[in-house]
Amino acid sequence: MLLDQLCKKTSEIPIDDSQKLVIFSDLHMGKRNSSDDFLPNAQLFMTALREYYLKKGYTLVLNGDVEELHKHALHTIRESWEDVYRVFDEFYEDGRLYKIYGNHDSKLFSFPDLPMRYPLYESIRLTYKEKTLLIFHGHQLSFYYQKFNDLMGLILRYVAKPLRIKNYSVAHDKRKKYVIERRLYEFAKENGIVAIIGHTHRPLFESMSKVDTLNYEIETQLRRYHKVKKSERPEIEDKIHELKGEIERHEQRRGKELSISRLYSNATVVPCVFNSGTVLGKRGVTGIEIRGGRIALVQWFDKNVGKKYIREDRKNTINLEGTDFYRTTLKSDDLDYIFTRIRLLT
Ligand SMILES: [Mn+2]
Repeated sequence: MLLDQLCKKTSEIPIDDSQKLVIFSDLHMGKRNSSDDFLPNAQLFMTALREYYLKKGYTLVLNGDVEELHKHALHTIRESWEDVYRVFDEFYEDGRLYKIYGNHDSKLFSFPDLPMRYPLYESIRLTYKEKTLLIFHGHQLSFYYQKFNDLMGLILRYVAKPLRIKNYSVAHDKRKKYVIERRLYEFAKENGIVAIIGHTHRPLFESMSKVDTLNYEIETQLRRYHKVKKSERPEIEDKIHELKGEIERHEQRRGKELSISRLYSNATVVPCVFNSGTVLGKRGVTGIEIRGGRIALVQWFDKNVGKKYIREDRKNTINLEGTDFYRTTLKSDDLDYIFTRIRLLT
């Protein structure tokens, strides 16, 4: 199976508690005009990289779909975003950059002879205390991609572009997203590894989406309800009401989503699938950090766009000094705990 091959041929990078890594994916950089999806969060993203991750000694992992090569030539993108590439260069020159390709920036799909600015990886494999964290873009999980892998270059250059077929390979379709997540879940579970992808633009932490996490929190509150004093119950009722409201608002925006964990009881979902989300989020940039034996899903946002985080969760949110930009930790956990759960639940 393709995924087994991917896992075997990947070079191994041992990590310990002293290393710091940050993973971002799906920038889809274009030519810096109003139709460039990267533009709205570009300043936020670039500042977070330069003023936070670079200074703090993080290794940067760009997990695919960095350049939007389906729509633009590479030299156009590079010229348009030279300032961002200079930040990538700084990571690279310090030996702290891994660039992985996705379906939108694979050199095979566009121009095989392109001069690469950085080495390009299909995946990287981190080992932490002999456990594996496999990082790859995720398009390899789509049936369409596997079946037509060899043809894709041709389709792209000679069919899709002239006919202006849009997003034929972007996993925005709910069903496709679900198939990808589901396949990855089975694969990671079977092999007892943590898998970290991008591609679907949907952040996942421990195999759970945002809605899964909210549902899980409701469950927890419900279980508490009968154990606490009567006087404490109204507070729990309010909390449940609030969580339900948040799920409803989320589903109004995005529609109902299929999810890995719904098929199981939430308590036994194996925490083996992670997704860094996207740099292009309407509410900011999401990414995954690995540091000091912990893994975290974080979000960077501009206070003029995402004020609610500051209000709700002050202790997990920090301001980047001298800017309107904030970083908030949405979820975090110990790697030891995650791998123990994976081992005991599979
Ligand atoms: Mn992709």
